[in-house]
Amino acid sequence: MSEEKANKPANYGAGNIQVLEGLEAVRKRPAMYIGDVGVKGLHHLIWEVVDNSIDEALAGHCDTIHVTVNTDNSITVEDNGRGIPTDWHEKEQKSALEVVLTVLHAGGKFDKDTYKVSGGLHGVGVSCVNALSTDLKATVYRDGVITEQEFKIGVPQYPAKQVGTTDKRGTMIHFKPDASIFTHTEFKYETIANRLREMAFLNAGIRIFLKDLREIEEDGNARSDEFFSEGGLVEFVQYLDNTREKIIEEPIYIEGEFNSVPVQVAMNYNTSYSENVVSYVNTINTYEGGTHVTGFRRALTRTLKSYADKSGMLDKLKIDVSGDDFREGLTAVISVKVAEPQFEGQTKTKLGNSDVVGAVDSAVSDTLQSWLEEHPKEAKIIVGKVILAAQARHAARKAREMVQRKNVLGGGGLPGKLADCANSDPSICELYLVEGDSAGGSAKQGRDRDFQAILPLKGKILNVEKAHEHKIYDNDEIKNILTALGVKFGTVNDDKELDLSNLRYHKIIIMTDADIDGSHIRTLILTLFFRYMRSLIENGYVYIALPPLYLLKRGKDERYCWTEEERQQLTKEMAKDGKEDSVGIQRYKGLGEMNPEQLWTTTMDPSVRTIKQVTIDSAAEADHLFSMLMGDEVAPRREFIEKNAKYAKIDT
Ligand code: 0RA
Repeated sequence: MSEEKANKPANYGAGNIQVLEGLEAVRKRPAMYIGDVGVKGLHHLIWEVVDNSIDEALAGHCDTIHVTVNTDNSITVEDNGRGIPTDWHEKEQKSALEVVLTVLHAGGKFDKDTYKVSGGLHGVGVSCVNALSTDLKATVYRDGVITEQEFKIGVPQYPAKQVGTTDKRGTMIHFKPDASIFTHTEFKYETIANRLREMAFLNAGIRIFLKDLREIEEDGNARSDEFFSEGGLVEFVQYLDNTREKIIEEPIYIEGEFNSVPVQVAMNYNTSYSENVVSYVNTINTYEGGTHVTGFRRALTRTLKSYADKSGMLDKLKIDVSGDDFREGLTAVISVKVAEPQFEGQTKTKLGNSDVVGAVDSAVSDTLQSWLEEHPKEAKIIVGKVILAAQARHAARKAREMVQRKNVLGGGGLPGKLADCANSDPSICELYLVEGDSAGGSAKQGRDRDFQAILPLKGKILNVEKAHEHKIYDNDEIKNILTALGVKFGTVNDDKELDLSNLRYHKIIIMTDADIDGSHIRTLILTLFFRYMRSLIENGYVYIALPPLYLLKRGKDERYCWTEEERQQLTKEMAKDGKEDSVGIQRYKGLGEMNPEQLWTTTMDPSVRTIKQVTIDSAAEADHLFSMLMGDEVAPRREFIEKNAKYAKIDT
């Protein structure tokens, strides 16, 4: 894939840069260029700049990238690439640097015979970031000199000027997003870290440093991480599975190019029951899959099936083996490069190019077939796993059918524990999943029964991460959730979508105690949703309630606090005479300590409450998080809980 790049003239200067459009359009309709003006769009600015550095790296000119979040929520991205050209651009009558930063699509990388191999969803370039920043400063180290230029909302403040000499090479872009454009201006460390980690795996050999100057740790240093992968996708798969038990030692690695589509796949099997296929097109996470995933599945099923048939291992099996069975316990990363990707689907993350099916299919079939022949021992283990999966699927289908016949289809009625709401319009109805019968009782009394339903959950629900599908149909709490919601189970492993047409609530609010147990129960419920009802999350139906942590009292003055900082602040305010010990503090350990009215006014009343919507930033990270939190290994889970005690990677 770097071949195209190599064909470029070595001293590619100002003349090659194509000029397309002005920047006003970007400020007028920012969402058209960066997706949205919320948290996602905000972070997109970083991806845009980093992508340029990655392209330099893929062209063989750069191996290190530094990303810094500054105290004022501005960002600095520095690389050791060739540096943006600074020579005079005759046609535009300005420096190439200014052209790159002010002319849309003037990356010099949009020539017809090549394509942006990295690249954000929109691939709009640094000029777009410039247009959406109140301040941007570019510093270029090139040909022995340092060149600088500053901009405000994309408008140059002076022509590019030389400010010194240097023996460094590279580009440094510093920008501050325009708060009048974005609804959020606070960058999230985890979001940036996840993307940079992913980038490091997808682009082996590039070292990416992240530093957050807003967060100074105990040792006096800023929070930081370094992302580097020598082994690329193989290491990505090992990382995704590091808390699972693998059944073959080394991931299978496949690389090939068909019809000018470079294909890379790494895969392994583990003892779990879920399928985890993560796919990328030009390093963009194709969350909804698409033609490359179809090609992969097709090749996997056909190649393994034919091997299994030949091996004779299926001879005694009385039931049929389906495609799903070849993917139980499979973790795979697929990365393809497509010249003109067509993105479809709800979130435009589904690859549509039909020729990619065949390219991936061919690449995978060829290599996988030889791999199986060369690794008979491992091949046998995989086929054994497939057989177990087929048998379990059979059992699961029977169990599922029984549950659904009884509960959903046969009108077995709603669960006895559910206090349903009066209204039947799902779009305004809310279901609270409440930890414990006592809190459930308070919630039932405190709620607005017109649109709020309460389902108390007894103790911990089954950990679906460690149980096969048929087991979950034996679990009463899970059955109650399913029946209350009115959904029929689809599994992530089926290609079938979860049927949401009878979903009875469009807000499903998880309300648990603000302690470790509560967070565990919340994770159990989220795991169930993530593995078996993911579209509830994708549709934005899942929320987390935020009960207060403290009640401060002084005489008749009563106030609630949600954080420790808030508590300290309010204590000061309430103790006007300075006597803080006159303020009584109640720390809520559980929801049960609140009476119905308190629960309503703090946590359930839509006019004052805050609820957090659960979203998934990155499917790969979410999978990794759930497998870690819910898997067998206690150590990483404990470490995670101690470090965060919150959902760092599931973006809530
Ligand atoms: C245009 C042309 C060339 C490089 C770049 C832009 C470039 C942009 C960015 C943005 C961040 N880091 C960057 N590094 C390079 C080609 C330069 C040449 O051929 O010398």
